[in-house]
Amino acid sequence: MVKSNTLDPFSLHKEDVDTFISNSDNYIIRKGGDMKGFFQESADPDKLIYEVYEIRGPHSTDMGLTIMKPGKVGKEFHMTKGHFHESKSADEYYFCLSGKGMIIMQSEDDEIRHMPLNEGGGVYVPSGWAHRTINVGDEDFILLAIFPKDAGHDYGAIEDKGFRSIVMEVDGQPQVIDNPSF
Ligand code: PAN
Ligand code: ZN
Repeated sequence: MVKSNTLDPFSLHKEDVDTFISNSDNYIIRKGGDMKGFFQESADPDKLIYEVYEIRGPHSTDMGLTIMKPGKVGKEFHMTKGHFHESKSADEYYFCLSGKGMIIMQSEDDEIRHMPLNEGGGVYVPSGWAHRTINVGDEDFILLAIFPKDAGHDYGAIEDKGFRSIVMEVDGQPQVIDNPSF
């Protein structure tokens, strides 16, 4: 959808999430039942994992606000599906507005990187790297993502083979471990 050619200035701290939501053009909800095959164990189909609100920017970029519930499926922390962008040139900037989490990135050659993503922090996702965010805290994990309009989402490769690494609770702590199903 193409909007009017401006947006009013707005601030985006964790307290302003409702303003973002009220300006959003698109809403995505993912419950356990929408994520079959993504977690190691099957999730309760009615359990809310995350919601995404998108604002279509008037020019070259769109924005996504992800709100992920704390929790685990088995011992595996709540996470997004994860995707490559359809556009080979589309990179992305992620900022954490609230909570405690991680991002895992995987190149088309299956090179893997993981980094913490905590309140006040950000991460650059280069083009050609699949990305998944994970809530390892005990409160909502709230993320702002900014990406080119033509980015698109390609979930197929991740749905088929997943990421090399997953984030599980081990001895009461989040740990990045090899994905036994990769
Ligand atoms: C984000 C993601 C959002 C949900 O806005 O789309 O966090 O993750 P999945 O799309 O993997 O379910 C983004 O990366 N946009 O490009
Ligand atoms: Zn993306």
